[in-house]
Amino acid sequence: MQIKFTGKGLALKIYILMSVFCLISIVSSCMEVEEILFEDKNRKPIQLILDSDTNNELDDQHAIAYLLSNDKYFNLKGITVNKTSFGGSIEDQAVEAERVLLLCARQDIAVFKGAAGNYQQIKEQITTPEFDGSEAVDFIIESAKSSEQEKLVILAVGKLTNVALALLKEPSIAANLRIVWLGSHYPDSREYNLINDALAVAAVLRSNVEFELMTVREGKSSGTANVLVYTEEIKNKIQGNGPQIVNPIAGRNGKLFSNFGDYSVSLFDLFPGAGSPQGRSFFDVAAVAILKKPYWAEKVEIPAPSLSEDGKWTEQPDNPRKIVFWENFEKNKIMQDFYRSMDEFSLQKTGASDSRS
Ligand SMILES: [Ca+2]
Repeated sequence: MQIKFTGKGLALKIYILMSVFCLISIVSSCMEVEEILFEDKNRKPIQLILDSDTNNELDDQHAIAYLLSNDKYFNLKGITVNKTSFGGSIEDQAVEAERVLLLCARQDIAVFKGAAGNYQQIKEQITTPEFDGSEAVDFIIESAKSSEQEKLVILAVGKLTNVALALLKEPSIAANLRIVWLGSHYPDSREYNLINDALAVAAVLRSNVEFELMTVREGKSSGTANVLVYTEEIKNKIQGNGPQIVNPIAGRNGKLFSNFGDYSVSLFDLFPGAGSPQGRSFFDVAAVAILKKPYWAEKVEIPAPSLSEDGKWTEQPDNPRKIVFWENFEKNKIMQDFYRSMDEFSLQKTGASDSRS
């Protein structure tokens, strides 16, 4: 049987073809569709302090660059650093944070030295003018006090000591803060950030501050550990990216760098990761991504559990205090956005740099 298209049939055929074309376009730009569906067009940049063990390995540095390449979403007011088991002294942590800020042409953002020791060791000195971590703790307190109009976000991607000490020294700041912490394998025990100061986490859980927990979960698909970045991909995609700075800066290996992209590649040479293809988890970058696009993970409100000194959780189902727990991170969307941000960061800032030279 032969089908003839009349004028009406032809119109229907064109309509179907156009619909299919539109559908393909929509699927290929699902990120833009998500933005249309979920984005608040009146959203203002998040007022933010990053609390980081920047010199630990390499994800903190990339989290800083990712934050700075998204100034439409974030107003980074300062970086407070803390010392965890790896990454040297508190000075080393501060130097690495300052290095990344300089490589991103943001010398206007200050770095504040925080705790080298832990909450238990420092808490008795909290009433003295200067104690281990007081520079960072006082910056958090002052920033929180001046954030009465909207809550100041502390994105903590190391141990929680600085945050716990700030809440101990000035409990009234809890009302002005939203703490987002990357750490723990919750509900499983231990994890690097947690075990570096479990009693600091326990103290924050006992306070009344707004608290969100983004889980790590090594070896499982539901944590930030599953947000993998591959060494080869980094070399191909972000080498040379970032603002081109006039005076090169020495990296951790002494070699000079003029942009963050090249420094990123050198960090991956230092910490090449494991597996085939070779890669690492981008824990701290995932935390920034979820602050930017909360619909790239799943969240649930839970009664705040308690935590022991050796990093074990105890559920408290009747606890009226609630915290937010994040899991199941959209790793492909996060990595796609990271690379896109770094690419646009480069174009935007290179243009600015060229016009000055
Ligand atoms: Ca970290």
